[in-house]
Amino acid sequence: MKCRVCRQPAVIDVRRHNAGFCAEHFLRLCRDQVTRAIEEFSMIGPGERVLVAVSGGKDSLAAWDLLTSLGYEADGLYVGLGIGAYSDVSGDHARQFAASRDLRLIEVDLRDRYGFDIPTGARAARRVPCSACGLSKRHVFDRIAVEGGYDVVATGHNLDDEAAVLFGNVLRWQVDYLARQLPVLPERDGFPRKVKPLVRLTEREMAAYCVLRGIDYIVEECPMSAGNKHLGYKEALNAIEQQSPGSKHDFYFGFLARASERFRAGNEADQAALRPCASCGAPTVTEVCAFCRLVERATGERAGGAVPVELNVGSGARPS
Ligand code: Q46
Ligand code: ZN
Ligand code: ZN
Repeated sequence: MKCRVCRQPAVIDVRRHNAGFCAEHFLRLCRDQVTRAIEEFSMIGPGERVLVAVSGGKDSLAAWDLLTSLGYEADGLYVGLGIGAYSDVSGDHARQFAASRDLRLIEVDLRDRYGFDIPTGARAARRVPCSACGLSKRHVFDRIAVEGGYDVVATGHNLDDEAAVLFGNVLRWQVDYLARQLPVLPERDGFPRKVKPLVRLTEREMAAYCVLRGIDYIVEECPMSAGNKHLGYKEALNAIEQQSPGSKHDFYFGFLARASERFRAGNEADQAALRPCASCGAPTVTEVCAFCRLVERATGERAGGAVPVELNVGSGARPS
C-alpha cells in the first residue's frame, strides 16, 4: 500500500479514510484532525492556557504532544490514584515524557492530598472503583485548573472512547448523559472548559502516533478496568467497524450533528439548578458534592477546598 499523499510506502492504512499514509503524512493527518476538532467545536482560543490530564497512557500523552506541537501552551496534570504497580508505572511514563520534552507536569497524589486511594476509598464509600476514580479525577482536574489559572482542561478521549460511551448511553437511554456527551463542556462558575481534542482520531491511530513519535506509554490496562462495560461496547463497535469502516465516526458525529441538541434542551433547566458545594465550592445539585461525600466516607473527614495545598511540580520547565 502507498501513501495517499506522496505515493511512498505506507506505514499505516486508515480504513475509514480508505487510504494509507507514510509516517510523515500520518503524523500530519493526526495534527490536522486535532486542528479540525479544535476549530469545529471552538475548543481552545488564542492565548488560552491548557491543562492536559495525563494518565501515562497513549491517548493522553499523544494529546499533550499534539497540542504542544501545534503551538498551544499546555502543561500536564498527573493524578496519583494509588492503584498499586499500575500507578507507579503510569506515573513514571508521564514523568519521563514531560522530562523528554521539557514540559511542566503537575502531580497530585490522592493519598497525600485527600487521605485516600482509589481501591480503599471505593471500598469504604461502597462505590465501584471506576466511579470513585472518575469522580476524583474530575474534581482534581477542576481544582488544579482553578488554582493554576488554566482556561481549559484537555483529556485524551478518542473516537473509540466517545463512540463506546454513546453506545452505552443509547443502549439504556440515559438522556441526562446524552445531553452532556459533547466534545466541549463550556466553562461555568469559574470552572474551566473541558475539551476532547482527539475525538476525530481512534485508539489504533493514537498507538501508531506514539510509536512514530517515540512516546513510551503504559501498555497495561488498569487492573480495576476488568468488567468495565465500556470494554465490551468497544469490542461490539470494533466488530461493526470491521464490517463497515467509518461506522464509529458516523455514529458519533451523526449524533452530534443530528441528535445531541434534542437531549440538551431539557438539560438546561438542570444546569440552572446547580449551586456551589458547601465544602469545596464545585457546582452541584446537592448541598455537598459527590466528591466531598466520597472523601468523607473514605476518610471520615471533609475534603474542604479553600486550604492552599502545595503542588508537586515536575522538573520540566514551562515551554517558552
Ligand atoms: S484508571 Fe480509574 Fe480508569 Fe482504572 S479505576 Fe477505572 S477509571 S479503569 S480510565
Ligand atoms: Zn506520504
Ligand atoms: Zn465538594
